[in-house]
Amino acid sequence: MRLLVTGGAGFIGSNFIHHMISSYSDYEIINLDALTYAGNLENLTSIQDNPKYTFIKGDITDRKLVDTIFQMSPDYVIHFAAESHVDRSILDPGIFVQTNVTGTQVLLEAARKYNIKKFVHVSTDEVYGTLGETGLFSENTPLSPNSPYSASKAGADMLVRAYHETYGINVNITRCSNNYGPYQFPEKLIPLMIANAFEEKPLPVYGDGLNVRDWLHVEDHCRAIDLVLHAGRSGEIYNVGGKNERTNLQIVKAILQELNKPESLISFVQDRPGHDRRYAIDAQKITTELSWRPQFTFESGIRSTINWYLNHKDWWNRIRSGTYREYYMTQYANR
Ligand code: NAD
Ligand code: TDX
Repeated sequence: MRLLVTGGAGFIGSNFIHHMISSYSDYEIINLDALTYAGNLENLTSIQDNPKYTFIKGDITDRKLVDTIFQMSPDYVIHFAAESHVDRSILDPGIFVQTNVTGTQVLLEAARKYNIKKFVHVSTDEVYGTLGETGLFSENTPLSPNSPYSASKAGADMLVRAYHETYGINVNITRCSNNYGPYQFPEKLIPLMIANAFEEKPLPVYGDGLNVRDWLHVEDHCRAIDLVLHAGRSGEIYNVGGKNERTNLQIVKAILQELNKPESLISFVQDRPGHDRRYAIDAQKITTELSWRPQFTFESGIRSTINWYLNHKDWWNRIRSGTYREYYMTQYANR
């Protein structure tokens, strides 16, 4: 079995590659990643010499390159590559449309041409928009994205659907809630707050800090994608979430407590424009159809994640100082 993973040098993609390599010794994995600011080959150092693993530096919007890669006959595509940060999408939406919408269409076109067995598109709960105080997102909730990021992901989801309906491609879409865990780029809430708290820098909380996210450990997300890849019904969407709703303030206070740092580090800053108030996932479909169960509780997951960041200070220090990019460009040139 040969898998093409896009965006495998990012947070979830690299965790997914580790999961698949350790779970299926006979699978081959091709990782196509452009190594944007968010891509980091250091996430994959332990498997870089594994003969079953191949890294290709390239852009998913590059039609010629993508066509050449599909000539390597991957059986399955698991599509993670994306611009993923909401705040960046507010500053500069164009690249989000380019990568998330056009890039997905380029991959779908190649999947159609080369008769790929299945295309798994990794999407997000943010395509559903925002919830009030009650209710959950189900797979039937109408799409109502509020940020350029979520709009671009919704656009990609619609293309995946259209390629299934029009050309009969075997696809699945997963829509997961907020992930946390090892290798998450420290621009996102949890790793940013861990790093700032550790360095006793202010912890910037947007607005009143009462926005709610539904948190899932990245390894539980990877297990869900693995199940969908192998057992998901053609054309189906699967929501993924672990019933871990927390306000941002609860998250920040939990991190400060774990690190034994004062709450005076919390700094309320201007709210994010169009800030979604609450996300919460109904994961009944994947739970009943594919027997998916999260293995982490939020408490065990956040503790192990904080420990991971404390044990990998060099990893995030290099990112925060920017030197990792220089190093990995050299690494790549030598390969
Ligand atoms: P990330 O930003 O950490 O990683 C994205 C990866 O994609 C990087 O390695 C980057 O180099 C690569 N990439 C970006 N543009 C590319 C291009 N044009 N060509 C090739 N590679 C490119 O993101 P993440 O948090 O790991 O998210 C992965 C996927 O999961 C995304 O599609 C995201 O929308 C989705 N998702 C994320 C979360 C979350 O909480 N992080 C939750 C649900 C869904
Ligand atoms: O400094 C901060 N202060 C703050 O209060 C940051 C970075 C975030 N926040 C708030 C905004 C959100 O309410 O914390 C919450 C989480 O923010 P992010 O980590 O930026 O995640 P979010 O916007 O919820 O989106 C994430 O989950 C869904 C991922 O980045 C997306 O890729 C995924 O699709």
